[in-house]
Amino acid sequence: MRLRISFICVCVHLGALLTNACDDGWVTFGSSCYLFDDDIKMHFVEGAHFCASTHGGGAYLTTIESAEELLFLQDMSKRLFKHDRNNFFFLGATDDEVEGVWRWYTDHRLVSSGYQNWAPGQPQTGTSQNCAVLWGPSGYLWEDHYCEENAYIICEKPDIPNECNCHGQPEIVG
Ligand SMILES: [Ca+2]
Ligand SMILES: [Ca+2]
Repeated sequence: MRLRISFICVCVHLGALLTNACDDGWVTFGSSCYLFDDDIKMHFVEGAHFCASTHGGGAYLTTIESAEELLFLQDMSKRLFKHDRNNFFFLGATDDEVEGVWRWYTDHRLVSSGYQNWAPGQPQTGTSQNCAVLWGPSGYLWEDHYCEENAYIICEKPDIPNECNCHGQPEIVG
């Protein structure tokens, strides 16, 4: 399987007219809104399309920019699965284009250029595992995983859409 990633830029200039709030069902942290979907598991591409289209669109599989953001996501994940940590959520990062070179699909940025927190020994499974997940059994650190396997979904979007946001749209080719 190959993922092809095309970019869609959405420019919304609502600025000061908007209050600093997330839609119903979304959780605020920092300058983002997050939707934790623990009802239906999806594979990576389905999850990306789900985030791009749900609740008016504009969201993406979550990116992680800081230790604080990871702690927030870990805390939420642990609360959702208090009694069963054997689950995982897709993150918006893949090394499908070049094995071992992880990029956020939202803007093609190198994961290694910013904050990252892989579980010890991860990523490790080569060309068969090209999508990053928050892995429950490791306390929700990052692991590489099968893009085609179904996982829970965390969508993220800016809480005030007052800039141009370019979000990659992955699709399966070949
Ligand atoms: Ca983020
Ligand atoms: Ca890989």
